[in-house]
Amino acid sequence: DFVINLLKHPVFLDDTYTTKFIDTTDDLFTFAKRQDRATRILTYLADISVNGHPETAGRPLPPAQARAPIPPAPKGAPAPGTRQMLESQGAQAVADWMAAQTQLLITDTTMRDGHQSLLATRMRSIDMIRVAPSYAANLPQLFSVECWGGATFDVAYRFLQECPWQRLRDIRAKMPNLMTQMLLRASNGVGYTNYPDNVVQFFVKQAAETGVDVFRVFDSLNWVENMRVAMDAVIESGKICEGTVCYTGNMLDPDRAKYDLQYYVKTAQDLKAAGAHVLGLKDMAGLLKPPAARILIKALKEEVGLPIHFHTHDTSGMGGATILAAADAGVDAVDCAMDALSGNTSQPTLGSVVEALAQTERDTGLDIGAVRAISNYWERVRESYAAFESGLQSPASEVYLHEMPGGQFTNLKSQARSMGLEDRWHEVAQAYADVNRMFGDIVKVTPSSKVVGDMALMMVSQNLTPEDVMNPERDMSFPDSVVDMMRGNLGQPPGGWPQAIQAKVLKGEAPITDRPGAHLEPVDLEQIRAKLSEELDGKAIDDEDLNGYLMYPKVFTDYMARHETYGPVRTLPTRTFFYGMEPGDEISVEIDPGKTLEIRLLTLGETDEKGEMKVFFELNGQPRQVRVPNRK
Ligand code: BTN
Ligand code: 3PY
Ligand code: ZN
Repeated sequence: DFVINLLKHPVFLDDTYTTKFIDTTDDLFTFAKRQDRATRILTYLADISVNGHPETAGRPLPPAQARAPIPPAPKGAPAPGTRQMLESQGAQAVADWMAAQTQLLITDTTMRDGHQSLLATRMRSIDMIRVAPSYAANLPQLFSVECWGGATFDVAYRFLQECPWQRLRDIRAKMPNLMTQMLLRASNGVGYTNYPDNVVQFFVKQAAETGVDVFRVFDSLNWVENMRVAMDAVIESGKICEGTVCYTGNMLDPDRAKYDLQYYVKTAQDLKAAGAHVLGLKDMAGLLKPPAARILIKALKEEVGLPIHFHTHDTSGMGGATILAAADAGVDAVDCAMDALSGNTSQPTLGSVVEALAQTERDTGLDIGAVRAISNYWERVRESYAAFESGLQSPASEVYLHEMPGGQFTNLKSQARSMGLEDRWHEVAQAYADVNRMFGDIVKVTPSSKVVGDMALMMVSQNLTPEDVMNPERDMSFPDSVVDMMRGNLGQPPGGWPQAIQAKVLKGEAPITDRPGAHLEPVDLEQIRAKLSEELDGKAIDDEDLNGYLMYPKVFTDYMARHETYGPVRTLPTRTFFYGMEPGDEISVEIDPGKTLEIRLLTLGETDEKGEMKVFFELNGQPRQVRVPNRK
C-alpha cells in the first residue's frame, strides 16, 4: 500500500520531491483499510464472542441439546411447477388455470409471514436457502412460496446484516419450479410511508427482475386509488398481480356495517377493474370467522369472477376452520405455514390442512410425508431463534376485540414491554380497539396498524381515556405517525377521516384528500445514485442497492458501513451469528460456492490498556488473531 501511495502521489509524479519527502508526507502512510473477507468475518466472530449479540442479551437461550438442522434430501430433479407455467404462458394463464382446477392450492408462508409473525422477522437467509431445494424437489405442487417483502426487507438490512436482494436471488435460484411471492404495501413499498411514484415503479421492476413472481399488493386503508401505481408496475413486469382487499371488523355484525358484504364485493370489483389477475383476500388479524367466510367467498366468486387467494392468521385458534369453510365455498388458494412455524399469530398449520382435505375433491395434492420432513427441518431451525420467541402461550378470542394484525401483535407487545407496560397489556389491547373507533373504524395493517399502535401506547402510558383524547378543551400532542395519517399522507379511508379528531390532531392545518403520491416529486434516480456512490467512497451502486437506499436511506448506509467491517456474515450458521463461539468451537463457513473457511476459536486473550481484547483463531489451519474492543 505504501508503494502504491508513493507511486500515485502528485509530488512524486511531478518529480518535485526532496529527500525529506517521505518523512514529511503523512498521507503516504494512510492506507485504505481494505481487509479480506475472512478477516472481516473473524472480526465479527471475535466481537460477538467477546461482547455478545445485542439482540439476544437477556433473552432465552436455544436449548443446550439443539442440533444443526438438516434439510430433507431432494427426491430427484424438481418437477415442473407453477413457475414454468408463468414463464411459458404468462400471468393471465396462471390465473385462468387457478380458477379452472379443483385442488385447493397452497402457498407456504414460512419464509415470510410465518417468521414475521412468530419470530419478529428475524429468520436469516441461510436457513431458508438451505431448504429451498427440498421444497423444489419434494413439494412441486405448491402454488407459491411467500419469501419476500413485508417487514423482511428492512429487518434484513437493519438487524440481520444481510442484503434482502441477495436472499431473493438465492432462493429463486434454488427453487426453479416454484413461484416466489412477496407482500407489497402498494405506494408504501416495503416501508411505512408513501414513496414517490417513480420509486414504487423502480422497486417493483427490480423485485420482478431479481426474482418475485407473485406480488400481493394491498393498501393499508383498502384505498384502490392508492394501489394503481404499484399494480400497474406489476402488470407491466409480466408477473402476477394479486390485487388485495384486507378484511377487517365483522361482516355479519350490523354494528360494523361499514365493512359489510357489499363493501368487500365493491372493493374486489374495483381491484379487478384495476387489472388484478388474482384477488387476494387478506385477513391480517385473523378476524374472518367460518360462517362469514362461506358467505364472503361465495359472493366474491360469483360477483367478481377472479380466482381468490385467501390469507389469514390463527391468532384466535379458528384459522383452520375458516380455511376449510373457504375451501367449501370455492376459494382457489390459501396460505399456510409449515407446521413448526404455524399457529397462534402465524398462519394455520399446512400439514393439517393437507390432511383435512386428503381424499376429498379439494385434495391439495401435496405429499404429507414431504411436508412433515420439511417441517422437522423448520422445528430445528426455530430452536436457534429462541431469543425472538414471544412467549405467547395460546390462541385467544381477544383478537376479535383488538383486531391487531398477526405480524404486529408480538411486536407491539415487546414495544409495550420496553415501555414498562407489560403488565398492562390487556389495557393496551382495549386502547387499540378504542383508537380504532376514534379514527372512524379503519383497516389496521401496516402502516395504519402502526399508527393505531403508537396512539394506543401513548394513551396507556399517559393514562388517557378516549374521552380525554376527544375533549376539545384538552390540548395534547399526538405521535408523529398520527399527525401524518390525519394529514392524509397514508390516503383516505372509506368516508374520510372523522372531522373532530382530525381537526384536533392537525390544529388548524389543512389535510390532503387526494393521492399522497400526487404531492411527491419524482426523484432523480441517477443523481441519487451518484450522491450515494460518493458517500460510499466511490463504490459502484447497482439498482438493487439504489432501491434499498430509496426505501431506507439510513438503514441502508448503516448496513453498508457494517458490511465494510464485518463482511459476508450472512454465511455464518445462525447460532454462531447470534451467540458467537466458545474456545474450542469449530465452524465451516462457505463464503462463495466452493470456497469454505474452516474457523476454530482457540482462546480469548488479555484485554490491553486500550480496552481491546486479542482473540486467537485458526483459519484453515493457520493461526490468526484479531483485536476487538472489550465492551463488557
Ligand atoms: C458476500 O460478500 O458474500 C456477499 C454479501 C455482500 C452483498 C453485497 S452488500 C450490497 C450489495 N448488494 C447485493 O445484493 N450484494 C452486495
Ligand atoms: C406487512 O405489511 O408486513 C404485513 O404483514 C401486513 O399484514
Ligand atoms: Zn399476514
